[in-house]
Amino acid sequence: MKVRAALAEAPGRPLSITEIDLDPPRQGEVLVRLHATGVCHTDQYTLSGVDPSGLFPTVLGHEGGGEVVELGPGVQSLSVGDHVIPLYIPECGRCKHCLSSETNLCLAIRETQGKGLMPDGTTRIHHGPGHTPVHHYMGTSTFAEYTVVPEIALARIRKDAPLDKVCLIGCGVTTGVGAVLYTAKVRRGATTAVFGCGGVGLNVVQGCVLAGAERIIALDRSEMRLSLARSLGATDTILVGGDDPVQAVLDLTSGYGVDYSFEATGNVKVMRQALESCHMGGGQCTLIGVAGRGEELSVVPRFLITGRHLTGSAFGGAKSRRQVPELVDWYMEGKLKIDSLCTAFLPLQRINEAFTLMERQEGIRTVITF
Ligand code: AHE
Ligand code: ZN
Repeated sequence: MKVRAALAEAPGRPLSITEIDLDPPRQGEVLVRLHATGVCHTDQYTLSGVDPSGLFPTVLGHEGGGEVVELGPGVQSLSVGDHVIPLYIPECGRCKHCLSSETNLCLAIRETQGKGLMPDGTTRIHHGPGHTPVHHYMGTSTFAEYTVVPEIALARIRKDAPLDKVCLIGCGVTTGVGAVLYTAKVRRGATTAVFGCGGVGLNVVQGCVLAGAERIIALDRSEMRLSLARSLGATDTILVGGDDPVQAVLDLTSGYGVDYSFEATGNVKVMRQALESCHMGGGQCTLIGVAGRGEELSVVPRFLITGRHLTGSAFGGAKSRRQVPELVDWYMEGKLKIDSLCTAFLPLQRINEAFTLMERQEGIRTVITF
């Protein structure tokens, strides 16, 4: 079928709004009509050309919400009409990682997904008179009116949830909230510090509220973001500028450091600051941000031998098919706030403006509606 999509033809170039050819779903696959998709920094990271695993041409997008319109052979867990969120970390429920309580990094289709292909090693997307194969992106490719996704990479959600808001649970919300609840497992009454208050960091703040943290120290370069962080429950804010942010966190915690710190900027210098802001003898730093190509984290070993823990979190450590619907419920119950994170809505035709807003660091998330 012919589908309107934002095609990333080559790195560093604006997306082209064009028609692509989308093949029907094959064994274990599902055709989804997108209602909305967020535009995440990782889409920009890949489009810029610095993502070592970036493949072109491709249809980017991994924060979608939509509706099942056709089932491929063998699909049993979904029906036509179901509302779904595509998952860049699927949950087959059977592999070693799905069976482990320690990780969400499902192994079932990891290899083909990394190559921009469906599990059978082929692509459903083609373009142009030459029928050029187009890569899938993160297994989701949500910058299109329709996408084909493996069944194990779709979370079924309740139908009364607004897809132009809960689509953010497809990345930013779960990545932030989950890092607190599922990866770090923050204790009630804990002190926490959140480095970076963008689309992920603000959700770390919300996660800390849900965990019952007593202190939530939010750090960012922008007063606008800090004010949003306060509205979501940050108890203290630090405007990062000239002064040493580590010292600022220590000053707020009687020189001791926090129980849990989170890094949500992707800057390796900030990762080190997040580690140094937690206390010796059990403080835990969780890295979330995606670092640039070839970047390495440098750490003074003394910070580790004195008992700080350094870990990381992908998609918040969430068991995606089971926990994404729960997060949707929390939003509907008013426990999770998403509306204030959606700072612009645009039609697909204007998706390049979403990238411009991100470059200018204006707003938090732009949502594309179809
Ligand atoms: N392709 C990049 C790495 C990208 C990356 O780390 N992705 C995150 C999700 S970013 C969402 O906005 C992730 O969860 N990855 C999990 C995984 O299995 O890689 C690169 O540097 O190669
Ligand atoms: Zn993302």
